[in-house]
Formats: sequence, structure tokens, C-alpha cells
Amino acid sequence: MQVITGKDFIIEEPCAIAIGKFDGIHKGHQWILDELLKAGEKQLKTVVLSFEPSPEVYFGRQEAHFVLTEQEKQDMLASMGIDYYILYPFHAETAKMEAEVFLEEVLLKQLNMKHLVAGDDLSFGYKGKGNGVFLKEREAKYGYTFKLFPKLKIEDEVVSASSLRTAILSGNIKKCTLFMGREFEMSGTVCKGNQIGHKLGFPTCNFVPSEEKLLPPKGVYVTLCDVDGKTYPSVTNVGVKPTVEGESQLGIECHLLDCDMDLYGKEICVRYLSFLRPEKKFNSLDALSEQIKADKEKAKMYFEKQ
Ligand code: RBF
Ligand code: MG
Repeated sequence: MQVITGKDFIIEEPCAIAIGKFDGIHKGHQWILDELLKAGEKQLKTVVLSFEPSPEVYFGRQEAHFVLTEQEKQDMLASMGIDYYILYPFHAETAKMEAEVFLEEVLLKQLNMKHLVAGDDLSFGYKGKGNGVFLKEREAKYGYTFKLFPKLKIEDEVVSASSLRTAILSGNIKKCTLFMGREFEMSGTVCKGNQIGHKLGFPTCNFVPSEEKLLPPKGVYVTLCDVDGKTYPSVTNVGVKPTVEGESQLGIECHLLDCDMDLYGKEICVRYLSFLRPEKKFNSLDALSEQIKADKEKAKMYFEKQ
């Protein structure tokens, strides 16, 4: 996949384009992207076009934390087989551009668009005039086809970027998995911890999540830990360890249930399966240790039931 930043690109090959932020690449996004890839099978190049920063963030309607980091999103789009990923600069000038101009100059001239797909909240151009109705009306005039996707529903619930964010922020891990069709995950390089976990009998591999990442509530989760192509059942604390430290940087501490390995310096991926409890400040390390033992038992039971 070729990643394009900036405005001065030209793709001469006829292409199918998906416009959107696609944060999370949830089931609704997958539905749209599947349609894009189908167009790709019919001799069209496939293009995903996102505005950067996203207009939601630019206009201050959303914080700059995402379900997928930019790198995770790019890796996933590449693995799906998308040909081009465009990060179109969004600033005052982009916001002022008439929808008609964006359609003619960017989508049709710079990109040779033959097919367009998007979710029903699509809007681009000045005052968001470039919406579903606008694009449908211009199909014949400009010789492209356009498919607008309604919001997907799973088990009677709307799957959208915002419902997914709400699920993550409230620790509703089951819903995240349902909406994404895979587990919510976080990756990082294992750093040196304080070794207290080791003394307590619960060694952990620790990392600091990416600044970009939208975080679930501080607390304890049943997780899978991927490292070196292998997967290990684990239990993970997301938080600041109030029992051992004062106000400190939020970290991820993952304890492998069945083995004790030193993963220092390795890249690991933690996949969230279930929320167990909120993080707490205990009166002693002994009390914390007792609680972690209980968390570990719960996690083991979770895996035995699967
Ligand atoms: N630290 C806390 O201060 N409060 C907690 O509730 C807490 N829960 C944890 C649960 C698990 C399963 C693990 C692995 C760690 C937890 N920790 C918690 C972090 C713990 O304080 C830390 O791993 C050790 O002190 C080593 O830094
Ligand atoms: Mg959306």
C-alpha cells in the first residue's frame, strides 16, 4: 500500500475510493471496505482517503485519541490489500473548499474516480455540502457510481465510531469485540518495571501505550498477550498503580498466567477479552497481592470456560 500525504498527488489509473476516518475499522467500516475491495477486483485501484487531522478533531468536537493508532490503521488497511491510502491535509483552506471543487479537482482530476463508497455521515467541502445526496445527484454528469452505506446494526445496536468509542471508554469490552469483529488491542515495547510485581509473585511486562490511543477505564482485564508469534493467556492492569506510587504515568502491566518470561525490550500486543474490576488503592502490598491472586483465578476461570 502506498501512503500519500500532502495535496499534490496524481493517480492516473481509474480507481474506487472510500472516504472516511475509519477509526477502529469496525464491522460497519469492514462492510464499506469490502465493497471497495470488490471494486478493486474489477480492475479499479482501491483508495482510502482520510482527512488529517480529522475534521472532528480540527473543529474541537473530539479529542485526538483513537481506537487505532495511525500505524495500526495503516497496517490493517495494507493487510486488507488497499492500494493507496491518502492523508489529505485538513486546515482552514480545506474546510473552505467548495464540495463541487473537491469533487471535480481532487476526486475526478487528481484521482480518476470511477466508484465511491462512504458511510452515511459523509460530508466534505464547505459547510459539509459534499454529502450522500450531493454525490448521488452527480453520478451521471461525472460518470462515476456512488454507494452510500447506512449504519450497520449488530444485535439491535448501531455500530459507529462514536458507539465504539463509548464502549471502549466505559470498559464494555464485549461490545468492542462485537463491533470490531476482533479484540480491542494495544501494543508497545516492554520497559523495565519496578520489580515489585516480581517480589509479590506476579511479574508483569510493562509498557506505556501510544499517546494517540483511546484508553479503556483504569482497571484489570482478562487479556491475550501476543509476542514473537505466540499467544499467552494473561491478566492486565491498566492504570497508575495507586498502591505503590503517587500520581504517575499511566501504564499497561501484563501478567502471563502460565509462564514467567522476561520480555524486556520485546514488542508485545495485549488483546482485551473481559473487564474484571476497577483499579484500586490498597492499604498494603499484601492486600494488593491477595487481590491480584483472586484476579488471576478469575482470569483462569475465564479461559477454562472458553
Ligand atoms: N496496582 C494498584 O495499585 N491497584 C490495583 O488494583 C492493581 N491491580 C493489579 C492487578 C493485576 C492483575 C496486576 C498484574 C497488577 C495490578 N496492579 C495494581 C499493579 C501493581 O501494583 C504492580 O503490578 C506492581 O506493584 C508492580 O509494579
Ligand atoms: Mg464514521
